[in-house]
Amino acid sequence: MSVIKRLIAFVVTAGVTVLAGGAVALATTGDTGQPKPWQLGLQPGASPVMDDIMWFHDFLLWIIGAIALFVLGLLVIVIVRFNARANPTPSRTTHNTAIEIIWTVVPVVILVAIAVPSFRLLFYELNIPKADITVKATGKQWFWSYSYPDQKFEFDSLMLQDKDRKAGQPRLLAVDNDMVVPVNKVVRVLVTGADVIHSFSVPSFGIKIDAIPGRINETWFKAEKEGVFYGQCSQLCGRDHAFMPIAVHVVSEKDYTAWLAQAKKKYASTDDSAPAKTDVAAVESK
Ligand SMILES: [Cu+2]
Repeated sequence: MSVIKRLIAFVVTAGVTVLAGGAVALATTGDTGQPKPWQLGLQPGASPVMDDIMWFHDFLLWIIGAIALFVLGLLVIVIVRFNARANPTPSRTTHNTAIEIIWTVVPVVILVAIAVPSFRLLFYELNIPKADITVKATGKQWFWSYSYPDQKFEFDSLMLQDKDRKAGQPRLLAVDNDMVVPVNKVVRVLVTGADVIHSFSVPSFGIKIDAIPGRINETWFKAEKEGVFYGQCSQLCGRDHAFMPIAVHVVSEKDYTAWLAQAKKKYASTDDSAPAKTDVAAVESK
C-alpha cells in the first residue's frame, strides 16, 4: 500500500510542478500585439474578452492536467500491482455500485464546472455592449477594406511588401493603412466578405469571426492598451490567404480625433454609392 501512496504523491508533485512551470511561462510571454519566436501560450491579451479567454484557458489547463495525471496514476497502479507476476490469480469482480456511481457523477460535476464559465464567456463575447465607434471590415481577395460608417469614409489595407517595410514593422503582418481606433472605447466591428469567405481575427482582442459575402457578422472589442495589434485572415480564401494581415492601431482619444480629421480628407468619397478605390495593381504585383 505504501508503494501506491508514494506513487500517487510523486505523480501529484510532478503534476503540480509542471503546471506551475506552465503558468509562469504563460505569464511571461513578452510583447503584445504579435507572436514572437519561441512563444509559449497565448499572445498577451489587450481586451477584457481576451483576459477572460486566457483565464478560461488556464482554468481548463488545470482540469485537463489533473485528469491526465489521475488516469496516468491509475495506469501505473495497474501496471505495478496487477501484472501477471504480482497478481497471479485475478479477482473475478465485475461490478461495484459505489465506484460506478462515482465515475458517473464526478465527470458530470466536472463538465458542469466547465460549462458555467464557458457559457458566461460565450455570452460576454456575443452580447455587444453599446458601441462608441463602429468599423466595418470587408474581406477581399486579398486585402481588407475598413469603412467608418459614421464618418463616411473607407480605405483599403494591404500588406506591406518587404521593400516598403520600415524598422519595427513585422514581416507579413504590417500593412500600409492600419485600422485606427481609440483606446478604452467599445468598438463594434461589422464583418463581411466581398468575394469569398474570409475571417477577421485579432488574437490580442480575442476576436475571430467569419467574413461571409452577403451577410454581416458583428463582434466587438475594447482595447485597453495603446499600440499596434496584428491578426490575419483565418479562413482559407485563396492564393494570397496568407498575405492579407490585419493591423489595428490603438491610439489615445486625442490622436484618434486627429487621425479622423486627416483620414476624412485622405479617404473621403463625394459619392457614397461609389465603390471604394481598390489598389488591384499592388495586390497583383506581388
Ligand atoms: Cu482571406
